[in-house]
Amino acid sequence: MLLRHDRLSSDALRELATGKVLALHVPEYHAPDLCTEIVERILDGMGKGYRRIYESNVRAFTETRGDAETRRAYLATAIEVMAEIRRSCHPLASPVDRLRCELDELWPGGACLLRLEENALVFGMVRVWRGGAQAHPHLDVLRESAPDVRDAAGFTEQLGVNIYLRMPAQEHDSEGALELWDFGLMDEAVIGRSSWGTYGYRRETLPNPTIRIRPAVGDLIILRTTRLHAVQPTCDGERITLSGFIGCSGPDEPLRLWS
Ligand SMILES: O=C(O)CCC(=O)C(=O)O
Repeated sequence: MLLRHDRLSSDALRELATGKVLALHVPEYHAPDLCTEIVERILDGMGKGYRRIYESNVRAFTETRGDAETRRAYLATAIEVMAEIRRSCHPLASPVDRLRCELDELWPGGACLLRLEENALVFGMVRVWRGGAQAHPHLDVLRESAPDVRDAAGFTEQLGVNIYLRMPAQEHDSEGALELWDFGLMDEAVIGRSSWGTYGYRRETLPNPTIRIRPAVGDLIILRTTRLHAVQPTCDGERITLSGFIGCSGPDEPLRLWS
């Protein structure tokens, strides 16, 4: 159910895209000491940011739905948001740019940014979890949350990517842990149990997660977001990630990337 490899591979991506595994864990995808170096600069470049369950440098694309002005602003600044991350990592490559290259090289149909009316979406948003921030068990399915995005209708799987730049101290085992259940939208354990619109499910109605991972600094985790997943509270310190999504529409189609 959980693959652990020292690098990304075509086989691992195929197993994720076809639902054979729940997640892929690549320890130290980015050197931990370099994460410590770039994270301060990334935080400095974030400005005021946005507040959701976490703080971020840009809104999640799905938050722009139904508000033409917010969406226009998102699309107008997307390239600059990605350039700012690149600047923060300079003179080294940003881990999220490296990931984009590897996805393009390894997937038979290549990989490219998801575009809306010819405008690129952001891939690689900064998420800062602190002060008890957590994600209740939830699913992320663009087809459901943004039905106006034409490409999303063809997605047969959606993956979430997270590169962990900072993690709370290891003293508390569950602090900031990622949990995964092998349940999707149509599973009995999930149907009718949503307690906050389509966003979250109550943990106490679910069995123990199939997988619980406590990522370390520098790790990359790619998970199927069409299966239930959650993030345990970060109370002590900060949990900072570069995060995005991958839409899969079959091996010959390009992977589409956004955040
Ligand atoms: O930060 C993580 O480990 C997972 C975040 C999450 O819930 C997601 O990517 O959908």
